[in-house]
Amino acid sequence: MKSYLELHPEVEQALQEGRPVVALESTIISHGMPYPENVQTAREVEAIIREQGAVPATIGIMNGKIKIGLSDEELEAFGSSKDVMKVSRRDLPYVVSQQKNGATTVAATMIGAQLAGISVFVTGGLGGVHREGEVTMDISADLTELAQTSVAVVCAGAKSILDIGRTLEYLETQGVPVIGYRTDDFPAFYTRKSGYGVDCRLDSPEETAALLKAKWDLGLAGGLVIANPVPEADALDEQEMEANIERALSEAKQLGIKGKDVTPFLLGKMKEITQGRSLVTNIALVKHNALVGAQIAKEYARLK
Ligand code: PSU
Ligand code: MN
Repeated sequence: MKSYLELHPEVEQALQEGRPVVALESTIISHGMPYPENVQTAREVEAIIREQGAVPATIGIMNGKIKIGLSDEELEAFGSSKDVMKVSRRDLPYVVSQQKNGATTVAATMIGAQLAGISVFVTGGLGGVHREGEVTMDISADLTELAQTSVAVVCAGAKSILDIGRTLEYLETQGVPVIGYRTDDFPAFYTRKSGYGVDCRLDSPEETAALLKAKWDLGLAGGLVIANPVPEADALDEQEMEANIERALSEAKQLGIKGKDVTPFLLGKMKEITQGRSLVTNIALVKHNALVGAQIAKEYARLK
């Protein structure tokens, strides 16, 4: 198994010494944001994690190797290349055996993190049950991954391009704790509130780390969602975003966008419709997640 992984020396050493490491995904770089803001953001997010005394490990696949920790040049390559495949659980065997390049989704990044022994992972937004998912059966593999892979995912909730209610129901069925970090309301990515509650609210890195430890000590395999709302100053207007989302969804429908292309299409469309404001918010929330995630990783490393 180890021959499929390539750990960055800094990450490997930190893991050996039991120091905090925070995993980061690469689909957000390749398919979630445009170039060059994507690479710039990826670098800034890594810097925020370092400032907190943790080691960042961006995960992606290069020439079939699952890289745990990317160099500056590798980040640039992921961000600027047009032909990096979006890789979720089902795509991993193909990309690895064909020695291709692939950007990992939340699901695939969780797999890489668990293989490397990293417990905390920071991203922007989760995949989920899509609107009309009860008909299309479009349910992100991120959710089934959370059910089985023991990694905590710090995110700003899920976008209301998704059916947030059904996404939360699915997570409940799969036994995935949804923690509101300093919030009682599950955040909706661009906005601080979705109108749906969380399973529990925690207000500190210490309490959150204790919950992770309790879950895994009890032998309850699987992940957790740590939902951290976008900072007030960077949040977008709820009603305006709902209208924008309706528009993006109807365009996707008209164009017959399906499968793995749906989420990247909607993200791009939102940026277009908001004239770039959604991207500003996206960047702000990822950075805030990095700060919170690094603090939780530090506490968890101390407890372990
Ligand atoms: N949501 C975002 N930004 C993203 C994604 C989701 O706000 O970049 C990406 C993540 O990599 C997530 C993936 O794991 O989209 C989900 O894709 P799908 O819905 O096809 O499972
Ligand atoms: Mn899907």
